Amino acid sequence: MLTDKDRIFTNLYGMHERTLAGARARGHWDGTGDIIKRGRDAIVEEMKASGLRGRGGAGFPTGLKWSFMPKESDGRPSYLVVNADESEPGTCKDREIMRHDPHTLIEGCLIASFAMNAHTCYIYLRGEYIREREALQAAIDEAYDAGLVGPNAAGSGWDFDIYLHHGAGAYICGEETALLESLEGKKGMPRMKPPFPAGAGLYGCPTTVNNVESIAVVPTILRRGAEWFSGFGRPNNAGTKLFAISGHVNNPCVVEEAMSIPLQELLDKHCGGVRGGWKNLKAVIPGGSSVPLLPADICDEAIMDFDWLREQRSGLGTAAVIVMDQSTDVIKAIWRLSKFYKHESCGQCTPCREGTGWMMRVMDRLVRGDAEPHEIDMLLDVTKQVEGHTICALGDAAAWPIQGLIRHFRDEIEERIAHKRRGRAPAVAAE
Ligand code: L3W
Ligand code: SF4
Repeated sequence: MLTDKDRIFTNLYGMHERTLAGARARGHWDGTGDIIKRGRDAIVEEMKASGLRGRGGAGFPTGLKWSFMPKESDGRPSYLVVNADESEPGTCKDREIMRHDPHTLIEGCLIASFAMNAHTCYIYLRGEYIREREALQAAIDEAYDAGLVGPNAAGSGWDFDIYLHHGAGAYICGEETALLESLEGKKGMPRMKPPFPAGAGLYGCPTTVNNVESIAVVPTILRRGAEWFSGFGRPNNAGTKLFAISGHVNNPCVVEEAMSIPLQELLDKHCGGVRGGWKNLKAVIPGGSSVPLLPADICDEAIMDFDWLREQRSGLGTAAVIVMDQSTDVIKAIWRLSKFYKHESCGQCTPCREGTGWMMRVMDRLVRGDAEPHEIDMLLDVTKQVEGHTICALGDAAAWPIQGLIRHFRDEIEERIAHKRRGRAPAVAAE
């Protein structure tokens, strides 16, 4: 169980000053130049040893990703790009970092950029995040004025510039290569991978794209040590983690907890439990809208980490926990997500462009009870034709929630169709 002294984010609730003076009082920017003087290899090795896995959804090992960057320049500059395009439904954890603890992110950007031989970092910010832009820009300006970034940043001997780029509000720009396209001034459409950004990223140069939380935890890991960080969570699921909990709990919140915390403990300890008690739970989406939901009987045992949730054919994703009690129409909830993915598809590959529309239209009939029973399997078949057949993960993300619905709530879908066929009014009307 995590105590306050273990928490990396000491100002998550904005109780303290987010200014440079406030950040310094909480231990940020302490000996940053000395951390950098440990050298590039030492920093990357320490990050690998910490076991940190990317906090943006995929869980790719952060130190390993950094090690893909060229050690020597071949004439091209290297870049760090921070993905602050937080748009996954249910996800609002990076927002809290940028609003209340922006200096830990900026300090992390400097250290990570140095470790990857990058003199320049771009933070790509979600279009709707106006207050976060103001907070971040104010913190960047303070850091420049104090010599913490800019020439000889923090006395490290490393010249470092950081720029904030405000997106225009498209979900797809959170996909790392669409983000790079957008940053280059083009339409935010994903690129084929490989090449991965480490080989050819921003302007064709070596680039690492990391999530806000992944970068913001770096200074504390390097101050307290890899062993400290890897002491939390189960093996291969190390560290502390921000969870954003919404839906039918008594007190929705964002909280930093140890990885691998049981779901029930997470909700009871920080959210005042499920509305109406644990027995009133119907389902949980454990990691943002892209991962399949889990029914209550699996939630009883749920461990909140990458591997446990993957074994249940779901995922930790962004750790945005969406709680649904017995009053929830789960078919309608997933129908709403299918609308979202159809709307956000960039349209450049056929299985996603056409498939998201197909899936949404069948979901539309299911939610009204107007479908034929065989359409349930047909819908499942469409999800399988989209999954794994698209340029980026949005196709998978559109398919998986529907697969989860059919896997766990098929009875409810069949009952709705039967109910309608008995000549009753639709149990529910789609909007
Ligand atoms: C070099 C290799 N680099 C992988 C890098 C790759 C990327 C990272 C993970 O999608 C997921 C998605 C969403 N050489 C490499 C390599 N890399 N192999 O590692 O890559 P990947 O492809 O596993 O995932 P991704 O494309 O980054 C991210 C899911 O997260 N998700 C999304 C949430 C949305 C937000 C948000 O709004 N902020 O995070 C939630 O589940 O569906 O599956 O950097 O380049 N051989
Ligand atoms: Fe665009 Fe969808 Fe293809 Fe991704 S999967 S590139 S969002 S059409």
